[in-house]
Amino acid sequence: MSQGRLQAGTYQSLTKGSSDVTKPHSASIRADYEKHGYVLAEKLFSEDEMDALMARAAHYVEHPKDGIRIQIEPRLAADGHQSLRPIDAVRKMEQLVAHDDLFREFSRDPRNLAYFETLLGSPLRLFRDALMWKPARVGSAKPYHQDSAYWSIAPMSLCSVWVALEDATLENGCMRVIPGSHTQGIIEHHHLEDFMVTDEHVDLAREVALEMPKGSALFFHSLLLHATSPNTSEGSRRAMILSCMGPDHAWTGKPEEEPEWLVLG
Ligand SMILES: O=C(O)CCC(=O)C(=O)O
Repeated sequence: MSQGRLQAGTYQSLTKGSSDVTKPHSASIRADYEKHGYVLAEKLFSEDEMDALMARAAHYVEHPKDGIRIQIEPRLAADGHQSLRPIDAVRKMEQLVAHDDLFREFSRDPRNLAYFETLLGSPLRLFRDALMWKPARVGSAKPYHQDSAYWSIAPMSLCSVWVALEDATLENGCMRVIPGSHTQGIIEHHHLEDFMVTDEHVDLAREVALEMPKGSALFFHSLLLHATSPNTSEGSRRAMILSCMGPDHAWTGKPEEEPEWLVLG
């Protein structure tokens, strides 16, 4: 296993000085993404921007709002998480973009759109947002999986951004990926401790653990094998995920179940 910080495929802001995504380095971003299945934009967002998003999310844990879904860490949910404050037991929040102006603005931020448009084209439609909280000490693992196995959308070439709202480290459960694994197609997933692939499909010798400073963004392909470890640290490891469809993507589930997509740009 190696660490992925400051490796090839790590970029500063694509939009620095201009939002013109036809600039020459867009081609190298696309080439890296096609080869590795991800690109890392180091410190794309400021620490203040990350703090504002975390404060807003924390507000909804203390003052729940209709439509914003909050999932408690399963192990704690089983015992009623009596021993912890709600804020120290949250695993995941969903639908913040639909129900909060700050998260909606963030989803449409030109820095996100520049990468998404470079990688997917436009128009872009957002179909998922999730804030992964991974609370201190009790934050659980997410075993190896491919996101496309969860989604009724084709072709299986969607793109998500995983934004580090706090420094993501080996100890608190940073993202782990198998570079290039997006080229091998969909792998069968099983309902084990989670919906996941079995060990023989994960070449751990090629694993890269992506430690990311706060404000950094990982754009990754929906067939990339990825996972996170439990949080064994004394602090949380919050990250925001936005998942997008490009112009060539279509819903393959039951027509009556097709969600309303939020057009981003
Ligand atoms: O942030 C995490 O811990 C894992 C998130 C993830 O892999 C996912 O939601 O697909």
